[in-house]
Amino acid sequence: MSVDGGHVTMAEATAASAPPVTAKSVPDHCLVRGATNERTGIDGQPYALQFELRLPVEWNERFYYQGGSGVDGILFEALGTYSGGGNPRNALLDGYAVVTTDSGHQAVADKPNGRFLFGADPQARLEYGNMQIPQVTAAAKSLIGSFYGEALKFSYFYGSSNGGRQAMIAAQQYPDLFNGILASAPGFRLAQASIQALYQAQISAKVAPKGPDGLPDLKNTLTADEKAVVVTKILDACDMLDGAKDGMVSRISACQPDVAEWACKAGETTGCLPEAKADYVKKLFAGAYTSDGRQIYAPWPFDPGMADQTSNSYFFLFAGEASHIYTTPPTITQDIVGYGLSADIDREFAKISATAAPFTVAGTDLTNGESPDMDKFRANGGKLMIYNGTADFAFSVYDVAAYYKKVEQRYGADAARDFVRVFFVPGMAHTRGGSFGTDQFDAFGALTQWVEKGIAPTRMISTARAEAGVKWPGRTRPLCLYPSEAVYDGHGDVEKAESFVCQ
Ligand SMILES: [Ca+2]
Repeated sequence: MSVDGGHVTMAEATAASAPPVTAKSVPDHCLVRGATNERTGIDGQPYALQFELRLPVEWNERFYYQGGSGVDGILFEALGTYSGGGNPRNALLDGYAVVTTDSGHQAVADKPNGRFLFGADPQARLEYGNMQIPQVTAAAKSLIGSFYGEALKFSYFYGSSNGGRQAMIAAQQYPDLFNGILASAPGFRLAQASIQALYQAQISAKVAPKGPDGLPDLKNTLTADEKAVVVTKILDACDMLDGAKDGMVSRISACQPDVAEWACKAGETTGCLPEAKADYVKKLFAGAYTSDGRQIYAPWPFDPGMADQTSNSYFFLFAGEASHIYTTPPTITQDIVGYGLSADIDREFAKISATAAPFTVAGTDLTNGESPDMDKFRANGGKLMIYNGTADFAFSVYDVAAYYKKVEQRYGADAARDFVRVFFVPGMAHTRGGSFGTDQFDAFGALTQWVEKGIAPTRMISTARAEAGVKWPGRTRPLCLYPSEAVYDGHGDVEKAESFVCQ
């Protein structure tokens, strides 16, 4: 059958998974795939906006749009992943009709820049940026209507990272499509974040050891001992700010150590950083600036988990995105590392706001979700929840805080809180995990309670997973409504959330 701008390519009755139930299990459902916007790009490549929709036989009359990840380019399984770490179920199992999309392009195999090559086509950029959301939603909703023959009760969008970016865009640009939106670790200023990643790699390259290929070994910019110094210095300065010496910095807002003091003094050789490394760490946490002093993205919080930020884990991904997708004109190159290490930061930063035919929409405009204007979403009764780990070194909680301030300035603090709520997750890394945190919590459940029952979330309980690398399996903590933070009550069991108050 046809759908808006395309057609269904497959529809298959799919049986429920055998027990035990896991986050990958499925119920009895109809698996549908489709494609719209089939065309040839200006780069001569074939493109289509593909989607996968899974329609459970036992439907809960709700729709769940699962946002993408990385730079998309993969038709993700529409299981309705619950983020937040370690969840044993998914939205499809819980009765939601779930859709995913490849965002209008497929990664090109066998090329170092294959994931990013779609940036050479303006339409592919737009579909990746923001146009996939209304088009895929329209196709999904029309198929849901014809399959079930009854109206949807509630629609949700849940995305992490790049998907979190899409979630923010959904609230700002497509206010009629969703009742509830959950933005996890949202890259809503991904264009700026990608330029900051170039800057970080360049300052890392100045102090990093050389790898076997003669290039700076960015993953080992700090030695294991030096990373341990960073962790110790952060904990010495900030662990007790929340009243509990528990290895977690729950009052991140108050943690502003002077990194210059971490440098070795005369005669000191252990428990400190060589001066060049201390200078590097200070610059790293401060975030990138242009040569005329404008902040490019955001500073990083002093969470002990941020010591691994010195590994530049997101450099290749962000350099590929900056060069191919967000800058205009793009730099199409297979030498992404070379681009990142030699790029002129001022020039590349200017290029994310530039247009030049055939690229008529700037990278920041197609990619970012940084507008505080959600008048229509708010008027519709929409609810937006945002959460971000304080040890996330793809996207900074300080950028989320700066965005939320703009929302408060527009609506006032009370009215803002009535439809946008932010939670920081101490110690959690990008979207999940992190050895200094507690990362299992039910944010989506909290969102549905808010949307459907009017119960606004103020405190979620988060649990540390029982798995290798987690320092305190089973520990619980409250995740507090921003700007409140978890503070120890002074007498309870420090392993338990009930011993902490949000203040
Ligand atoms: Ca603490």
